[in-house]
Amino acid sequence: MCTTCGCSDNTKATVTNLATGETVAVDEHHQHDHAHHHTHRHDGHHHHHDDAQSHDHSHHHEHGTTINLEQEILAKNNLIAERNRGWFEGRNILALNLVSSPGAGKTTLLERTIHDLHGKLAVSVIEGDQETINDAQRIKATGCKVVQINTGTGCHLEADMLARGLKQLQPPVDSVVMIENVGNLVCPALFDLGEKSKVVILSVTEGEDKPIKYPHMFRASDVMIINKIDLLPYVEFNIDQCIEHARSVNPDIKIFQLSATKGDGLDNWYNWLTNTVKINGESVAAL
Ligand SMILES: Nc1nc2c(ncn2[C@@H]2O[C@H](COP(=O)(O)OP(=O)(O)OP(=O)(O)O)[C@@H](O)[C@H]2O)c(=O)[nH]1
Ligand SMILES: [Mg+2]
Repeated sequence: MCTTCGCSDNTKATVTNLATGETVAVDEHHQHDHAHHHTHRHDGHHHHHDDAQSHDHSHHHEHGTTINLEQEILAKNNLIAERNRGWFEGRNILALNLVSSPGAGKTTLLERTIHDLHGKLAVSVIEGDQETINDAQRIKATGCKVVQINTGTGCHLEADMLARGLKQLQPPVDSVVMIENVGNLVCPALFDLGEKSKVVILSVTEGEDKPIKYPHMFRASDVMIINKIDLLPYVEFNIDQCIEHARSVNPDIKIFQLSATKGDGLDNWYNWLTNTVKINGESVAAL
């Protein structure tokens, strides 16, 4: 996975606050300091063979160093993700991690959702892309708070990047933080950010077989949005089969069919969202 291609080296990741225009580096060493009480004294040289083998791991070593490094990276990520999760819970913030392949419509759905639920839900956004602040600028145009994370070579967001982004974003209590992950159906499935749920978006131009070809992502998600249903007359896409595939890897997944541009089906998504946000124990929908 990611350690093999080297994209988990997030030392080049940056965070840009669209409100101030300021860009800061995600300093890996700083962010990971607290996560190290259970492992070794950390000098950042994860690739060093002896170092990776020397400390106490619960798993077996016969799989080789690569697996050990992967598990170490994921374990560290999980610790920071849990801190993020606690941070969200303490502020009654619903955090959703939006994942999809590139271009499925994550930003479009966010723009529309922010616009349509304005006044009902306080939404702020963390954007993740390898390069550019384009998506953050699109979100900023809706009037909501947004921070862009650029991952450089990285193909997914990691929990420490989100922690750094949240410091810039400063979302209010009783609100929603939408995290738009890097467009990729593979790696983001492995990296918990501390979100309540992953929401996977699949557009009808991608083919109905994606849930079984990329099962980890669909298994890790609580919600699947089938987007661009306005294009159904023009593409070969069997919705029933897509749903069957999704349920075969994740029987409990919630499924919404919609068009983020034309607006069909958005109500069901909005109902789920407003019912999921609770303020003083009551869902926003009932307010
Ligand atoms: N026809 C149709 N086009 C859509 C719909 N939603 C998004 N698009 C188009 O799909 C393209 C990609 O949309 P984005 O919202 O930028 O997709 P994304 O998932 O944010 O893309 P990345 O951030 O690059 O991964 C744009 O041209 C959108 O206008 C939809 O419901 N129907
Ligand atoms: Mg986008």
